[in-house]
Amino acid sequence: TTDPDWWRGAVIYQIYPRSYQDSNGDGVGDLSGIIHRLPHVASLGVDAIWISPFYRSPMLDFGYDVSDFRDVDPLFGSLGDFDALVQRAHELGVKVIVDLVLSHTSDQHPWFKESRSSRDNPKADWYVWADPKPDGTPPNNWLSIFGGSAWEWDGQRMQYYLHNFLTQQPDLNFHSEEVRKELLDVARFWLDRGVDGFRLDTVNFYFADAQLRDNPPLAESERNDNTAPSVNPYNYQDHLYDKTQPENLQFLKDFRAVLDEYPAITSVGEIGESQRGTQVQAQYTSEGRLHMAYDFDLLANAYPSGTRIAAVMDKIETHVANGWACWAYSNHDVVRHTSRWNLGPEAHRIYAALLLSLKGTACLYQGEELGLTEAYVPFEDLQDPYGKRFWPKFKGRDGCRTPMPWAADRANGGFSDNKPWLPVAMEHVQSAAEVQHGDPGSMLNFYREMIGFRKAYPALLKGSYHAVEADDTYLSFIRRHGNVDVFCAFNLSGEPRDVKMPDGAWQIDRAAPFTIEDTETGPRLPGWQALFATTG
Ligand code: TEU
Repeated sequence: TTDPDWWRGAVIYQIYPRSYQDSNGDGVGDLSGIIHRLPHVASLGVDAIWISPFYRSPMLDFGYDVSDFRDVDPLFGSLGDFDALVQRAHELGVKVIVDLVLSHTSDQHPWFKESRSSRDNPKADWYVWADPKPDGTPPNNWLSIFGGSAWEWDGQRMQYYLHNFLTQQPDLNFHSEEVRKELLDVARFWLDRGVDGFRLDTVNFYFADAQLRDNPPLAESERNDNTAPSVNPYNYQDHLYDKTQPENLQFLKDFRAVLDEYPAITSVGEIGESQRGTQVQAQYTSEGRLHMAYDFDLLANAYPSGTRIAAVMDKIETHVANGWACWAYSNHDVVRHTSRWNLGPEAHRIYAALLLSLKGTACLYQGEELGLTEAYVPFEDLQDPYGKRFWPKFKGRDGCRTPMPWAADRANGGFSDNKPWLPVAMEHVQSAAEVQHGDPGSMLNFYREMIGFRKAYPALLKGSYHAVEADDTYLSFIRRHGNVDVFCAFNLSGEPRDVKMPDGAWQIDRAAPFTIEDTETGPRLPGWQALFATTG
């Protein structure tokens, strides 16, 4: 039997299926490829995988535009392959989290085709339709994240429909009870197939204001480039009405009730909210709603100095006291953190150790365990519609989506026998998994060791968090759980640093994959090293 709280302190490994492993030579990764690579995943010691969307899709947003929620796209395989994947993962002790994209569908989804066919069909109100203003312009000033108005004119219904992302990604109308019921059934469909949880894409976009009120402009003082480049006019509005409406609070309870019909399920909500994010996290993870909120603070461009991480932790501890954060440095939407923060291998290691010591669940993105840098994808090879739209100021999301390098001595890094959908980055091949596997000093083996180390201490998994010291190049804190507390100290610089041990009897754990020097006045950390000490 599984601990129903397994997700607290778990390590989740995100797989972007197009780019993990191609098994049939079409240049696109697939579910069989993931099955083939599950031993690699299991060797990391992670608790679960989160697989980005593999449902039927025209792939205009690479699977985040779903045309059938209950089937696997033939490009990725079949439902049978999915069942085999779940079975194999479970045999290896790895849980499976799938990505539910409920806020919108593809315009090729049969629901949308029916909805747009007339104003009085049975699904007429399944999407957000609105009449034009008297002069023919869109009903309000809402913008699409991927550029332009959030409204697209439909010549058949003679109305506009709402799309927060691509014009081919119409937003579902969550004010319709039928829509909500149908989507809960989609969740049941995957729970019945044995999944262990869901990542909820754009969970705060489910409801838009029923009165379709205009968004006000964003006050100068509120502007930041937390999640997207400021070349995007979207970042200059205050998104009071196009998302994060109060009705969602009840829907998330209903959603959770479905999850609770099954044992040991988890959920993590992607809350894209740069102004009121902390408050929304607190609401969405309280009173029987979601298990975790996926936190964007460490996905930001801002360098994660000790001071900054301490401030982020303080904010979460203060305002999301009853919630449980899910941290990530990298994912399929942002520049890989090695490049974003310009980390050398030693810095990459210390930041990984820090991620794996913070209070919360940790998400690793495929290739992070190899220390991959952001790939440069030239405009000719660009696939991401968001990148094409804002090139060259924003180069899109392809640089973190290039294929996984598995082997240095095979075509395309062992990803595919044929031309991959995005080029394998030449500089990634030397870091291929097979190259690193047998090298005790490799990044890959560091991740295996560090994840193993974390697992040995319940305090690192589920413990409370107590700040000790922080400055720009140093961070220390205590994690408490049961009888054994763990003190963690990180030297976030290349210069040596003396560690001030907190009061009490602490024993340094020399098994951690770091170097510590002992001086007459106490322990000293050489550049980019960490110290872990325990009580009891
Ligand atoms: O992302 C939601 C989201 O807010 C992103 O648009 C984010 O702001 C942007 O990618 C930052 O670069 C989710 C998925 O993670 C993303 O891949 C999808 O494109 C999007 O939803 C639409 O489904």
